Amino acid sequence: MYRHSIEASGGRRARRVIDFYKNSGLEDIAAKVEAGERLGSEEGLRLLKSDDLLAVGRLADTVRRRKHGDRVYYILNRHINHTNICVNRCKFCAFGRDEADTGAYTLTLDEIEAKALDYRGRGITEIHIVGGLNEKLPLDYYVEMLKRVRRALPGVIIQSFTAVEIDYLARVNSMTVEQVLAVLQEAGLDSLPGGGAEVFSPRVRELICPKKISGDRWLEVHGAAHGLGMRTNATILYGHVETPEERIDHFIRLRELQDRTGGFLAFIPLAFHPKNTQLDQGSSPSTGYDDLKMLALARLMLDNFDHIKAFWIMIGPKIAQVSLSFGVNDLDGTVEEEKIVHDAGAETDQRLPRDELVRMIRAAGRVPVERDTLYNIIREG
Ligand code: V47
Repeated sequence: MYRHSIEASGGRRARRVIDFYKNSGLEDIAAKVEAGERLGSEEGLRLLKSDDLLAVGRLADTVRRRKHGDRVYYILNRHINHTNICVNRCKFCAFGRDEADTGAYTLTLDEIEAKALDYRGRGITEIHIVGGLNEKLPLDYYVEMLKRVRRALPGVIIQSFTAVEIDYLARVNSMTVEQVLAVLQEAGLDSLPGGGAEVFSPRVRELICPKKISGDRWLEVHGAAHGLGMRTNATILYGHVETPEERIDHFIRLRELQDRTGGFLAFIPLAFHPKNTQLDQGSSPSTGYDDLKMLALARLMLDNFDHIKAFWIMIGPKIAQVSLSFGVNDLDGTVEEEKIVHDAGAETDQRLPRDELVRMIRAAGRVPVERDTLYNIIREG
């Protein structure tokens, strides 16, 4: 099988590459990657459990290079978190509040519009809006928010509301997910971000977010969005109670939906930050080793996703830059304001200027490509 794969991929290059993996115990997987064959769960687990980070990273880099060559994408975007009041109160989240808690807030439509207007003419191409499940906010608040942002920033792509928010709006308004999505789409929603996926395993969800929608439901909402022609993203929140098997299962389930719909644009692994959360036991955030491993694994397992994105806010700009040699082809983004992980102790800045993103990409020997949400190219080089 192994020999067959090498022959199938042909050539000396494949042999040279396989030689690199001789001592890693990953030669058979390397042969499959080289031949462009899909990896199974067992192979994913072996990669995840391997201590040979460089071997895993090089495999992921092979796939990245095949898909994107020297191009690395970045985006000029702005995040807005409209409310932190949330009925779910997930244990991994330091952002959510009860209405009476200190620090609880809900932005008025005027405040959201002002934030959008502040960015008019400054070159951003994406607005990313997510928030808590706030029972005081009617569907009209969301519709009006989209209309105002659309008016304030014509031509800017609105990538907003996680599957969890969409499901909540459907439930409290006695509508189907398709109906909610259609209403929001009409008001200006272009795309859904990848948040709220966490880890699909019911065991993990029971431990870290017992009130949140199931993994099946998260996938259903994204499937529905894809059915309406919306492209969406996907995430995993790693580094808490999940097992390696549950990480791999998460990848496989995303890959299956992507096989059916082709609607996912990018996958973004999110490193858990424990500070101020109910899971905080003095533990530290993920290590750089785990971050790079997860990004590489994502590249290797999600063979039908075009883009693997590093969110530098979570892992720091330096690991994000190094991840460009571990399967990543996209650095998100200028961001401007981030509350969710900063409430959980993130020590990164909240914004990176374009020049800095470009400098990081060039220093990694790659070509910076500014993109919009849908990966249309805005400028190259
Ligand atoms: O849904 C919450 C996660 C997500 C913590 O789609 C935490 O392009 C770490 O989804 N430690 C929001 N993570 C961010 C998100 C995202 C970010 C960038 C790009 C895109 C995209 C999506 O952050 C939440 C949750 O999964 N999160 N709390 C925490 N303590």
